[in-house]
Amino acid sequence: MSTAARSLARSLPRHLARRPAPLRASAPRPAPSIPAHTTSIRHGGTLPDRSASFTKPTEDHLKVIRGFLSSPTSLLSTIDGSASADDLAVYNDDWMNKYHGKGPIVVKPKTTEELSNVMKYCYDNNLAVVPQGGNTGLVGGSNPVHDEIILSTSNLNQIRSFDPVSGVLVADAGVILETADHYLAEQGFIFPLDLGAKGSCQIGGNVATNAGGLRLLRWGSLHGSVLGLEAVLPDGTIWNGLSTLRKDNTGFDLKQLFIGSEGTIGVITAISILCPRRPTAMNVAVFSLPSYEAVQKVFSEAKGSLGEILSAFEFWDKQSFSLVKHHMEEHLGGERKVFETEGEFYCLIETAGSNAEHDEEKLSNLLEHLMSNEMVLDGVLAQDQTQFSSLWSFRELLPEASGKAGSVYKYDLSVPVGKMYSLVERIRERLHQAGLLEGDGKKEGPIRAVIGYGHMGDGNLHINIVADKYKEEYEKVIEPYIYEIVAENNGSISAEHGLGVMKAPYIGYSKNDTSVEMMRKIKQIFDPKGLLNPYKYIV
Ligand code: FAD
Ligand code: 2HG
Ligand code: ZN
Repeated sequence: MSTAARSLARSLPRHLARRPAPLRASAPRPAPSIPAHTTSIRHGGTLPDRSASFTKPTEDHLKVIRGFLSSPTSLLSTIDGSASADDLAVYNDDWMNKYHGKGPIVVKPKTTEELSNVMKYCYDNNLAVVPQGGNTGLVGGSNPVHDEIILSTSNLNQIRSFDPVSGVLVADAGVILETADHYLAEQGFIFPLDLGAKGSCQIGGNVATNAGGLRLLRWGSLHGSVLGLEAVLPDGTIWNGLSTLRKDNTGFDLKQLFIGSEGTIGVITAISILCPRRPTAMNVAVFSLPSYEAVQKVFSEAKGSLGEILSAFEFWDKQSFSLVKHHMEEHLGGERKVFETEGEFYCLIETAGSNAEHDEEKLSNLLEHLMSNEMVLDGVLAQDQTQFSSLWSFRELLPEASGKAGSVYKYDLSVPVGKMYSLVERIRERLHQAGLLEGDGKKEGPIRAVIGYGHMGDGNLHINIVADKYKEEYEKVIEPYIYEIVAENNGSISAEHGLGVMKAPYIGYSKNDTSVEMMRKIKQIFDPKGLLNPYKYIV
């Protein structure tokens, strides 16, 4: 936090910064027993054996695949010595350093046609393939499990067209999200998705995971904004569904099947997407609050008072705040004192509109209302772009901060907003019961912290359990218990990160047998040999 923002906190009217109200004790709950896991479910961290139906990639395969590519640098392999195992580590290891594939070949086609030829050859020769975008996925979906060929879209990186009248962008799948957004900013438009991984993730990967991000509240889901797709099917067929029409009711809306399909039915090579005008006035404020109930009240007030200009409502708990402040102090230097009065919870409210005066008036009215009704303990309002970014960084840096603190078990859940935080409390209780968590966590303990944060506006909770290492014993305490309590609340075990290899065994906690069977049939139609992203999603 910059000094300027700090002094802003101090400049808030003194009477508005209050002592934290004592936390209401949560209702007593029977101590959870830790039942032995009795079903034959595969744990997310225990990976399936290699399927004998896939061919092992050899030097002969390599030679043929090279022949489809216009550039020698589009293929890297340990088999022919064109790359070392270290060179391939960035493709084989995931962002969390939790999943480690053994893929000996990375192919990076430069055109859809090249990619199609590679896919056709792999299909004809029973070679399994894992599509990879920016490799920022958090469920072990983008890395090989065994020796699958890694098909990277990073060389498909051209903007194809932009229509400033309709706001429709057509671009290759491998364009980095931030690059697409910068391009749009120059035209006065915005990409209708934003997330902490924007500097590395690719728009094809975003569509393949149906990423939600920080402003879904405002821009909606990609299921609404994506207008068309181009994809290469497992047998190499190029499907041109790259429509730019907003309305088209001729038959099944096939693109919807690919949105969130996590590379299991085809490789997305291009997308067309409807982009809104870039808001010209943006504001952000962060508050400290005494309780989760207070966060809910403020959310409701913010929706009521801000209406159409509300663009994000994020929250995090005090354990998250302490972790991120520690991370910033260690890596960026300087003490992070933001609030006169710290809270049990924090929330970030962002507005985005086209009339600065109007938006500021609305936001000031809300702030005054929240302060004078003692709904918040303290607040900080960004005064310029630097403060805007630094306030956001307390939220955006949470995944990185927890990752730096240890090995993180990440859960990404949808439950009714009122129940959301009770899940964090139940997981803490369970870890206490198992003797793994002391207090809020100890730096040298097995579980160092359990933090809860997320996209309040979307009913999406992130739980990060920071451990000293990834260990089956810890995972068995957490899973499937965490999915059971989500199911108890009729929630979803994946709000936005997807299933990947991590949650594939647990889909039944969120989808009934008929739904899973229909999904299996769809997979069978597109990929009868099961070659595309095997061992994941639906197993
Ligand atoms: P990858 O990680 O490479 O791949 C993800 C999955 O999609 C894999 O199954 C892969 O096989 C498949 N895939 C990738 N590209 C294609 C393609 N072209 N065609 C077919 N399949 C493909 N997610 C959110 O939803 N909201 C967030 O707020 C959010 N914040 C994040 C913050 C950080 C710091 C990090 C590290 C991750 C975050 N994520 C978030 C998760 C991740 O960034 C998103 O899921 C992102 O959309 C993945 O894009 P990618 O290009 O990195 O895909
Ligand atoms: C976010 O909202 C992302 O920051 C990542 O979805 C969440 O790392 C996580 O658990
Ligand atoms: Zn998220």
